[in-house]
Amino acid sequence: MRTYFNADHALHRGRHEMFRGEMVPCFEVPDRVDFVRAELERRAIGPLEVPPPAPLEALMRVHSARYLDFLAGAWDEWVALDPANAQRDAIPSYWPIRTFRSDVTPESFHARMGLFSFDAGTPLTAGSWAAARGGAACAIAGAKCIASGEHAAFALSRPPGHHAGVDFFGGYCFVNNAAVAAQALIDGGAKRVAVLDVDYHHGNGTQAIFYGRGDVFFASIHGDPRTEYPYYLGYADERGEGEGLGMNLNLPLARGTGFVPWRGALAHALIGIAQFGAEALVVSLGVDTFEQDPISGFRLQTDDYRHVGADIAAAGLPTLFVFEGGYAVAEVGVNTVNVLEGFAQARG
Ligand code: Q9C
Ligand code: ZN
Repeated sequence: MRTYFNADHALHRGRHEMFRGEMVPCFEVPDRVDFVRAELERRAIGPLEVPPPAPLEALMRVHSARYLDFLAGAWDEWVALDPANAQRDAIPSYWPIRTFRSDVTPESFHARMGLFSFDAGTPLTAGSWAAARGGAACAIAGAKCIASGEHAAFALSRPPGHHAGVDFFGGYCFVNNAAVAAQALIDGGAKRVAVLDVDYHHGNGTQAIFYGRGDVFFASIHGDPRTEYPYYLGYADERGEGEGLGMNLNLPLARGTGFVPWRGALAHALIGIAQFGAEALVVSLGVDTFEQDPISGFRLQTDDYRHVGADIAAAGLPTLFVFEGGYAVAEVGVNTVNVLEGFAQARG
């Protein structure tokens, strides 16, 4: 299996995130991807390739122009406010929630930070935009790879993507790589594409991007939003709307869930994907379902991840894995590559 690697990932390097009243060191660190890369090389999973830059038009298929313009210029605007800002991450403090207007783009940089985001845990840094664009490039190259007949490919990048919506960042995500990939598959001629999100957190951005569409099915297994981030989306009664009615499948599970019931939910999701008649599958592959993950609550163990890969392989679809969360940094490589190896051994 070929890996498309984002050589610019470490340009995004957040210092601190707001966590319950304090600034704490970021959980989403460059080491995460470096551990995965080292494990891929150790086990000879396949070649690693740095893709060409992504055309902005491909990002604009799932994100709004005003949002991408903002991201592209945000760091320079932040530093222009105060040269000392070059040493600080930009973090939003104000949000236009219910009864405020979000149709008007304010002049104030701080106001736009909040307009285009949903939490204070996602610092924007000097290289965030470059790193996020590099992730989209991996997603597009991976989509092309599986469209051309390969069984599988892996987009290895950070920052992750599944929390980013049409016009907002949050949850450590800026550009929705899985959505860019699914859209690239559709634009390449696929009639029906499925996104399977196995990250611990609900993929609110991906769900929202495709919620009204009949050509992209979204299935997600995640911590119950009653208690787990991102809290305000991911309930089982969210089934899609309009042409997308029935094309959204949320499988929330209680904090503390172990592999046996989790695997049952995976089987349920794969049945939905088969019934939909997907021609290709994009997997939002977060390994923050791991029992030792510092910010999550499921109890998957290292060996379980091989079964995850094998179960996904049994769907028999061309599959692009897109790296998302996973914060037990030292174990992220082994757990991720176990999924890929489990897939490859089952599918060949
Ligand atoms: N500081 C992904 O896994 N914060 N995003 C939770 C811990 C947000 C996770 C509290 C977690 C976002 C891609
Ligand atoms: Zn996550």
